[in-house]
Amino acid sequence: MALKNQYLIDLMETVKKRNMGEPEFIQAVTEVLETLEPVVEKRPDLVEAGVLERIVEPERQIMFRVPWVDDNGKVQVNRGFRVQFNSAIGPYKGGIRLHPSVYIGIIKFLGFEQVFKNSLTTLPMGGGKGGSDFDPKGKSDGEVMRFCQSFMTELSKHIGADCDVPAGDIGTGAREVGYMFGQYKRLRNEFTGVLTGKGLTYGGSLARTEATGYGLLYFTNEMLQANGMSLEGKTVVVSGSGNVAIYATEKAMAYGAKVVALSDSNGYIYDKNGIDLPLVKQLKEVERKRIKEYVTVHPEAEYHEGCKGIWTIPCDIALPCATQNEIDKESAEILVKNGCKVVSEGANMPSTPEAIETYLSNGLLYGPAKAANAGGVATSGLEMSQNSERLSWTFEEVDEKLHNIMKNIFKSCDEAAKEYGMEGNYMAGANIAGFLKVAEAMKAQGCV
Ligand code: NDP
Ligand code: 2IT
Repeated sequence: MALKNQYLIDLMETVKKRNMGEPEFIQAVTEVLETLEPVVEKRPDLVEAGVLERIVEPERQIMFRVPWVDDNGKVQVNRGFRVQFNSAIGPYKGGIRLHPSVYIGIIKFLGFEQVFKNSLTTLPMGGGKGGSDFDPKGKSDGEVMRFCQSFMTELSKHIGADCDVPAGDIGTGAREVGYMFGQYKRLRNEFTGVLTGKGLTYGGSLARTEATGYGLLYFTNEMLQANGMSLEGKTVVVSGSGNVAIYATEKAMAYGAKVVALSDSNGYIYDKNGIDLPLVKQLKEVERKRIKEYVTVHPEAEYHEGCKGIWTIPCDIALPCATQNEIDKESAEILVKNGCKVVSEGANMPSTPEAIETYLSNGLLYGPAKAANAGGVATSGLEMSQNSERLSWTFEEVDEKLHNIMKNIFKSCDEAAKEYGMEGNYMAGANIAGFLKVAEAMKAQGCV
């Protein structure tokens, strides 16, 4: 899809010039602007208010040095980021990614996506994202703690329960959130809901751990049902083997599907009998081991080096839950050739633009990340509510709210796509529905 509207073409040119060397950010903005063409034509008032020029520019970008001392007594230096993208509808909200590939362009693309995603949840949350090029892999608990404390020493000056509320993402799980929360509390001498994804003993919400994966399946189930299909008996491939992948697998199985593959950045496992999930949880959540260890317990399963090959496994449904651009055109074509009917995204921006075109032109059902994986941040929003009222809800209460939110997100995407003449294109629906709420708020608040 190429832009046709001259105003949007000019805006995209400005974005490209201003963000040179940040291809992921440009990719994320391009996708959104392309689907907003009918909105721009129908809503000249939003163009007049300069909403689009403002929405593609982060409100604030913070970059800082993160010095820490490793186990050998040597000083290490990483770079920390927090991009406060948009606060039109609530405090900035979004995770912290710890991965060596992190640079400002990654954090900006994630922050931009988060603005629309958070809007779709119906909860009052603006968009933000943070992270560092620190790699927690292979580090001791002590090293991870010293890094997290140093990271939070600077970050604490910029966040707060009513200002900006970080959470987990790649490389940031319960352990890291715990260390960051502890340091924030020590620096500020206040116990607030400044982070979500906290442990259950200090303000975390039940079902937050499960929420992104469960939410992905709730969304996918709605999308399938609306198109006369179901998860029952389907063969599913899930990429990644982290937080999102594990709980996507769990809920897919609960719906009666068979998950046959998982991966990490080194390779993938294929177990045609169906994945042994308790083993994966033990290996990944408890022992922090690599996915290839799976075959030492299940020698009948296969392990293959390289993560891309996972998309050559025949499946009905593909759930990419690892990282950005993990499905390219070639992999998308193989999925289609092997009879895949559904791609629904647990990871953020896991499909390249060419892969998305391949899904849409071949009539696959496509659940875009900012709608399909919004269950994580939605449940973070529920954690914030519980923290504010100093109460905690049961697992069932939170899960039920999450389920309803995901149903509503699907409905919003479906309806917006229909209203703007793109029925069945849930990517367009998600972008339009997510955008409109933020845009109305920005217009109402004037030029800020
Ligand atoms: P985890 O750190 O728990 O797991 C990440 C998984 O993805 C690991 O298996 C990891 O393998 C793999 N992975 C990471 N980077 C790469 C890479 N460059 N190439 C191949 N594989 C890679 O993170 P999450 O499960 O939390 O996050 C997964 C995705 O879901 C991300 O895109 C994240 O932004 C998104 N997401 C997460 C939410 C959450 O609540 N956690 C909410 C919404 C979206 P390895 O161990 O080898 O690095
Ligand atoms: O990409 C995401 O939505 C997340 N990593 C979760 C963010 C959050 O604030 O829970």
